[in-house]
This record gives sequence, C-alpha cells and structure tokens, in this order.
Amino acid sequence: MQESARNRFEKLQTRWELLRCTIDTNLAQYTSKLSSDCPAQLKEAIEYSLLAPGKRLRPLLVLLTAEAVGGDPQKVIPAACAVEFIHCYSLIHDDLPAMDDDDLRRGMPTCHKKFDEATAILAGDALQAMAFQLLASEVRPGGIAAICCALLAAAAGPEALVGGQMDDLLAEKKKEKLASDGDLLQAIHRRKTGAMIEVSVQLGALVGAGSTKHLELVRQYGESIGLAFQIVDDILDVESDASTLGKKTGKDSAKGKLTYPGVFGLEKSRDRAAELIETATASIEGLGEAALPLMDLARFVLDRSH
Ligand code: GRG
Repeated sequence: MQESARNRFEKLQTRWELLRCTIDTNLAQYTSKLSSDCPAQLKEAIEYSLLAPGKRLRPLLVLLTAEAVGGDPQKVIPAACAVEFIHCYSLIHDDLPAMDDDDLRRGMPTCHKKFDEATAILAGDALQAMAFQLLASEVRPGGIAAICCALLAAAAGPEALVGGQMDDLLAEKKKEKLASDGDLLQAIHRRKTGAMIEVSVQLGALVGAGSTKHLELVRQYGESIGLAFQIVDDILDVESDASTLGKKTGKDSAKGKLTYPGVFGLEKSRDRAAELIETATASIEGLGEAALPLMDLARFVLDRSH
C-alpha cells in the first residue's frame, strides 16, 4: 500500500531535524578548527551567524540529492557545509545598512547589529573563502572538487547571486514600475535565490557520483524549486509575521521591491509556485523511490510557513 503524503511529510520532518543536527555539528567543527591567526572577534561573528538556527535547506538538498542518485549522504557533508557558508555570507551582507538594512535575522540581531559593520563584512568575506577551501581540500576525487568549486563560484558570482542582488537593489530605486517588470523579477529571483538552490542539488549529485542524466534531472528540479522558494518568500513577506519568520516582514513592499505578489498579485503568485513544484517533482520522477524525500521537500517549499 502506498504511504500517505502526510506520513511521508512527517518522516521528512524527523529526518530533516536529524540531518540539521549533523550539519550543525559539522559546521561547528569546521569553525572550531580556525587557528588563533583568526582574530577572536571575527571567529565569534562567523560562529554567531553560521550557527544561528537556520533551516539548512541548501545543505539538506545536497544530502538528499546525493541519496537520490544512489550516493552516500555522509560523503557529501563538506559540500553541504560549503553551500551553507556561501548562503550565510550572503545573508550577513544582505542585512548590512548599504543593502537591505535589517536588524533581525534567524530570530536574532543581525551580525552588524551584534558586532559592527566592518566585522560583519569581514565575517561574510571569510565565509566565502572558507567555502572554496573546504571544497578543494575535502571533496575527492580532486577533479570533482574542481568542478564543484567552478559551479559554486558561478552560482555565487556576478552572473548569479551577486548579479541578482545588484539588479534587486537597482530595481528598488527605480520609481516607475513597468509592464516588463515580470521578466526582470524572474531574472532577479533566478539569480539571487534560485542559483544557490540549483547548485546545491548539482553538488549533491556530482559528489554523490550520479550519472550525467541524473545530474540534468536534478538540476531541472533545483531550478524549479529555487524559483518557487523565492515566490513563497515574497508571499510570506506579505502574509506572515516577524515571530514566525525570524525576520522583519512587509519590508519588500515598503521598500518598493519587485516581488511576485506586487507584480502578479497573491493568487497568481500562489498558482505559479504550485506549478513550479509540479514541474520540479515531474523532473525527478525517473529517479524512483530514492527521490521521494526530494519530492516531499518540494511540497515543503510550497507549504512552508517560515
Ligand atoms: C549580498 C551577494 C549578496 C546576496 C544576498 C540571500 C540574499 C542575496 C538575499 C536575502 C534576502 C532574501 C529575503 C532572499 C530570499 C530568499 C532567501 C535567500 C531567504 C533566506 O533563506 P532561508 O529562508 O534562510 O533558507 P535560513 O535562515 O533558514 O537559512
């Protein structure tokens, strides 16, 4: 008999909690190895932001994708942590006064509020370098490590995360909103949020020794859930509250940001997110039972409340 969707979802939540602990333990181990050449204040700021209670969605995607392609999730832990390093750096820098100017992140004061701006900038810079050091030194064979570094650099670079952030900030300043904003909005979301989610599944499949065909299927899955994740983020900014999200809400429209609900309305945004989740799950149907946790995770992205 087929297991009900509800049972599977509960199973995923339990598993997520366990894997989150494994990821957190490994993140803490990597930072604990920083020598005394890393100033105490810098180390404290890195650990403060990195070990704060995040969902660890991207590392989880690395682990579950490795499993979906028949790999060993334990072997991909360095890649999973590297992705979280980059994600955490991007959050620290995004919260800075020169960017989104936020006081609250993961339910705690943002890094520059807890320390100061210079320390927050440097903590982000350090995390970025640490991600590539970790991939290059711990992923084996070396050829796969090199491909992982190239893919992660592309996802974090000027044509993806950084470029998406730049266009997001520029669009915010533009007073007049245009009909073509829907295309720009999608291009921003794809780069600012989608690229890091897409690369997480790519690294999971690569280090998990998946075939070229599997790699393409999971990439399509990652691309779809990446965009859906940001659309849901936009919806939550309208519908949720700070205590549920651990960050301020209602900021997007107050700042004149381009958002899905702003451009297409709430209903169409929900429909688009649901459509993307269908596309994502269809992409990995061919992977069979091993991909069920990824399918359940896609449903979480759509139904999440935080
Ligand atoms: C500074 C180069 C640079 C980029 C910043 C990450 C980012 C780009 C902006 C954050 C603003 C934002 C609300 C993005 C929406 C999607 C997103 C990345 C949300 C945060 O990710 P979660 O929900 O956070 O996975 P946790 O804390 O759970 O890890």
